[in-house]
Amino acid sequence: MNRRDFLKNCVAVGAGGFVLSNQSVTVRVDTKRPNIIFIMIDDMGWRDVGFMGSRYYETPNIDRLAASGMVFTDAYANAANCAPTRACFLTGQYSPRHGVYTVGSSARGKSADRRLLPIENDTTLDSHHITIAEALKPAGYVSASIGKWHMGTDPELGPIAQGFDVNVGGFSAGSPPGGYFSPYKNPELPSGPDGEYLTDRLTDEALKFVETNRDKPFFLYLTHYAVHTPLQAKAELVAKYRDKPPSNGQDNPTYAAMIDSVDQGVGRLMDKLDELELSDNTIVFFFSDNGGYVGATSNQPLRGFKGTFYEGGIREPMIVRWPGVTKSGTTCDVPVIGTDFFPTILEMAGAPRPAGKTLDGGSIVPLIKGAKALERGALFWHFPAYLQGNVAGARDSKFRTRPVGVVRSGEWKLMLYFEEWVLDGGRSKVDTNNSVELYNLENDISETNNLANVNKSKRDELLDLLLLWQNWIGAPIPTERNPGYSG
Ligand SMILES: [Ca+2]
Repeated sequence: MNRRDFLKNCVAVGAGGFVLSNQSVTVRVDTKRPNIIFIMIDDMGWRDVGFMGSRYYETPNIDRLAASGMVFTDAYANAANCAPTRACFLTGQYSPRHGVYTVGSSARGKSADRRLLPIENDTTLDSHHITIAEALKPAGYVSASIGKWHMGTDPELGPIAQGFDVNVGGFSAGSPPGGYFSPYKNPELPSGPDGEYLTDRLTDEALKFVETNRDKPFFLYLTHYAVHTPLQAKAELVAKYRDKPPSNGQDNPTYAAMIDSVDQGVGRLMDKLDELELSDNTIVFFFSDNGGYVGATSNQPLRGFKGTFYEGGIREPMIVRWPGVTKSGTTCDVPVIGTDFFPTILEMAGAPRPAGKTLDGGSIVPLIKGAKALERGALFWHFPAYLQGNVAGARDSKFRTRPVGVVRSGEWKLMLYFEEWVLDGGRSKVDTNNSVELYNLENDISETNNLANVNKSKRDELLDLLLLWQNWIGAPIPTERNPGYSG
């Protein structure tokens, strides 16, 4: 009897095991915990996949995954750039608890343009944090981080140091050091034959891990370097898009080809699960760490790009496929955020929450099972840093974002810009100091209409909520004037 037939002959008797129903002798066997695969794409925008409406990029395999699971339309990264989103995912905690707010220095851009001294940033995740891999260990999971890590380097701060059993290609770097073609110049990934493509290789490594660990519950964090810059793709795939008409501002054949390789990898991974008869007991997540990058793609109708806290910088394509639980072809528009994955995965795995550890997110298992709401409050972001760059949709032409705090509650989103708040009179001047922006995402997904002075009661309600949260979690607000400012 193979595993599938065996399960067909079983009657569930709770989380502890199964009882064979068609035999006179009752035999208890341990329930197999589900395998969990979390596919994290780098810099993939909300509309960079077919199932989210792209008519330029071709992602048949990812679309099939979406059609066989649940799509979340209002899924958010915890930040508008790479490292903080990853730190929040790995710890299940908001940035003020681990200090990873941004990538590199928090004082990016010209000093003369910065009114405040930003809060210092941690560029690595301290090893005392309990990661999702560590939290899954007591439940018997073997885990792998395959691809980009960006949180430090082994043996002190890489994936192995943080509880993963396998690390392929993950260290401090936020982009592939040698580019996308072998030789990779990656200390955690032996180069393949010259010209081998990194996304294909990471897929190969993922297949190997799944095959090797087919008999144990496994957690695979497949964290592609794609589709982050440098934009480099396989020539035959670039050719496929070269003459394709642009659509909705998406027009870069090389970027399209990078997405295509990711898509092929997802297809090969799903095929491997089928081949090993693991599909029915494997949960697959698909997500990205921040919004699409300016110059590579378009996030229309969302405002802004990677680096801004408008929707284009933080809203992500997201799929959960949990065979037997998610209904095929369903959609959920309840706002969810990267810190929700930690408690969600623990619940799916039947793993206990680590004692004494605060989790800022909530399990989204009820949504996956069809609930229409979560019993939890608003979502929050805290970015006490500067990110330089002139991108369409940003608040000004010098910074993708200046220090900002953000809250989303229901259909409403409020942004509190700390320069004006701290230096221009705070709450007493809130009607005139331009510190607050308020948007109704239900009616205005493109964030074109700032309602801060139109709906003052909603503004004040969300402002109170954000200030309360900042105070409760101990979010450091930059308050010191920058002596180098020349404005
Ligand atoms: Ca990223």
